[in-house]
Amino acid sequence: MKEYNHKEIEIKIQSYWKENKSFESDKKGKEFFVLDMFPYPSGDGLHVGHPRGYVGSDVISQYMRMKGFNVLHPMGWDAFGLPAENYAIKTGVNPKITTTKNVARFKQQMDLIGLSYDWSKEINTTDPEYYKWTQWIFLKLFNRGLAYIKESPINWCPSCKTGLANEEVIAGKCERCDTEVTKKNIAQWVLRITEYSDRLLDGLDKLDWPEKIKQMQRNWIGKSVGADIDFKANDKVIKVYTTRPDTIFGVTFVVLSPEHELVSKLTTEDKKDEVDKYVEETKNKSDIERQTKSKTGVFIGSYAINPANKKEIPIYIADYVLPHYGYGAIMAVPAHDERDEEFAKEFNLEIVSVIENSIVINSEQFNGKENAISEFIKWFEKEKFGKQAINYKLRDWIFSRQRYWGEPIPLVFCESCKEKIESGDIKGFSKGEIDNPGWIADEKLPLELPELEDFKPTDDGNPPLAKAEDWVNTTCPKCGGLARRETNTMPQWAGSCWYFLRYIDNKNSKNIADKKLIKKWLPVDYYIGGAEHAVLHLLYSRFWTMVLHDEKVLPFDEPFLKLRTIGLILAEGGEKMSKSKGNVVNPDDVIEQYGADTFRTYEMFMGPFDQPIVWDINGIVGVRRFIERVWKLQDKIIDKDSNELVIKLHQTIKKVTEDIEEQKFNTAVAVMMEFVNLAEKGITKESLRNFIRILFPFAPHMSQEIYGDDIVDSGWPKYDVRFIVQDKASIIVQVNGKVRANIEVDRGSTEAEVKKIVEPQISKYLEKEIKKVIFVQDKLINFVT
Ligand code: ANZ
Ligand code: ZN
Repeated sequence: MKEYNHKEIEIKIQSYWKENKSFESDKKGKEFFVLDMFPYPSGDGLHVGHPRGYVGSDVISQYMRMKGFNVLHPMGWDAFGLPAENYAIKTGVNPKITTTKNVARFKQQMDLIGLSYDWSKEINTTDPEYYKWTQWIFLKLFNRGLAYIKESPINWCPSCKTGLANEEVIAGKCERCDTEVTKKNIAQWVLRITEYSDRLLDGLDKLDWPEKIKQMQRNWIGKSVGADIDFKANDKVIKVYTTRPDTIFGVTFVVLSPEHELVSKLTTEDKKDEVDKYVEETKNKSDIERQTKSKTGVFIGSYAINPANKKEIPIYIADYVLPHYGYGAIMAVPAHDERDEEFAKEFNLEIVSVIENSIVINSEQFNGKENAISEFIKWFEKEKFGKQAINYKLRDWIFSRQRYWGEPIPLVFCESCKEKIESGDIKGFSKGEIDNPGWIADEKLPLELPELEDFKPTDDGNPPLAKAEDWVNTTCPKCGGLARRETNTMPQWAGSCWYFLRYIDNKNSKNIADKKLIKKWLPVDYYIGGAEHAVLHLLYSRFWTMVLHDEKVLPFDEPFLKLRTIGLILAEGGEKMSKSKGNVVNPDDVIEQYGADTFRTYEMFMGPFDQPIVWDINGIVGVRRFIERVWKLQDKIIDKDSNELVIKLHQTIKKVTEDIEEQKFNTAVAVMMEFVNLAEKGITKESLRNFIRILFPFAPHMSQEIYGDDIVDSGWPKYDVRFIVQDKASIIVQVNGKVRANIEVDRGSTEAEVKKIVEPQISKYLEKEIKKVIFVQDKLINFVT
């Protein structure tokens, strides 16, 4: 046999795949949609960390193809966004040109890895034929009343010079550039994602997703059940939301957020200056700052009545009370809420304990009760000063961005339509148009992004598109009068909210996708991507899917049935790989030297798929040696397999099958390595061919070269249960730490199973009462008497 020459083999096999369209999804069999999170095609290209997920999903895809499924495994480009735009600002090169160049580079890198994408389904979010449908969905949302314009203080990144959604602010900093986020008052388009809070919450239960990701979404939505309570203050009523109605007798003051509408009405003359000053100071503070810095505030001079005990309690304003949660006002219970306690100590306010060891105290008729929340609420309702209430942490999604390189929002502003609607003449206007008087949907799509010379964002929040006067000035699609286009663009998340849908019918110019194809391919069966998207992309796309379901575009309301997440690949030393740190390993170099099969197999072998792991060049060398040894098995052909080899082969097939099903790619590779150790002593041609078939998803080029071009269609090898003997484990049996026996049990036996076998055998050591059992599966059991 010739020496293993990866370059020759890989070029040959890759061109075979290309010529034969081997991975297009027009095969027979049940449909199976394997989706990767599509990348932003940055100028840096792929580093070795990116393909870990792509190789994992490729293993799944090839495995499913071999099992006879008709697999759709597409790839595309999430190509709107800041880096291309910032590059354009620096160099003057239009983002369109940069994007085209970067996409070509990414594609070339992916092909080198031997990823089995169906390139006939490629999409690009910046293609007008694509974003036409992003705009179309936006108008669906708008016309349904799920988009509204609102002037309010928003998260503002002074470095990116754009507003941000709450989901994009991580610990008070911009998700992109780590700059401290501030507040700015501007008019923004906001999507009513909160209308879907309960569905977004309930839908999680039926998804096969990592529990951690589901929990992050639950926490982000943050549903809580508590009570609304009215506190009278002069002739006004302060409404508060509390999750602890059972602490009402412990309320010793009330706090309003500085933005609260009653602040000016309840501030007494002598406190006015101090209050105004504090309100002014709060304006530029971020939510994080407000909640983490030490407590500040001002007494506003008025008092409220605690409705439970009719006591007069002072009213404060303080920035730790946020304007957009609950009612922007709280009943303060310093004995049982840390924030209130800190505040009370700072301002010398009364602290009254009303719960002790979970028993209600100092609370009149409720004294002595436990878990009494619902009884309290019943009493509030009877006395008419409160009622049960549900609250969510989820806020509506701020959707407009003051940047150039995004989808234009297809709305115009028309004065005469505004007057018409405001005079009550609303015939022919959609709900969105009525809710947002003057804003008219422009259904002529795509609304293309105009070419611009100057992309620079401005400090005042005026978007770059405002400079495209010819584009901005237009006619109203409703009345033909003069109108101006919206100049904000959509956020980068828009295009990725629905991309899975376009893959299945990417050239359809009449519909977003054909109904029959939707039924055939969707929802996505298997989704692989980064956990960092837990409350961004993964929440937004569920929301849009639900809206498209309500629009009867989609017959389902969850886009991704099964989700698995990927652990990061870190640079040597454990740091994140990044161009700026200069620690990036380029996959092209690795492939040039060791081959794509080695690269792929190493990425799967290096550690548990969902755990972060450090890139290790010695590991690559080891895997390359394994691949070469497999190649050389072709020189070890014998006429009859040993019994040992037959058993090992069936065990290996079983283990690799199960491991692929559970994304345990690393142990799948490990067991194949063990198999090769044995096979080097001699293997029949038939057994080698069976082994090569299970190696194919990992090392497809060499496998196809050894087996033949029909390997994908050869079926997934079956194992024979007669050859699968239960593995045994030998267990050390101790009593009070002294070894008393050594027994063989079935691997994976539980504590109870082992006890049952062991106890009769060592009964003479177990005369005293057993106080404790220490059990280490497959290793040890220790009885403490
Ligand atoms: C009295 C109380 C007593 C509270 C106690 C908590 C503990 P979660 O659970 O996170 O949903 N709260 C209400 N509105 C607020 C606002 N706009 N800004 C800051 N805090 C606000 O939070 C609900 C609790 O957060 C509410 O229950 C309220 O404090 C506070 F032992 O009321 B609680
Ligand atoms: Zn008009």
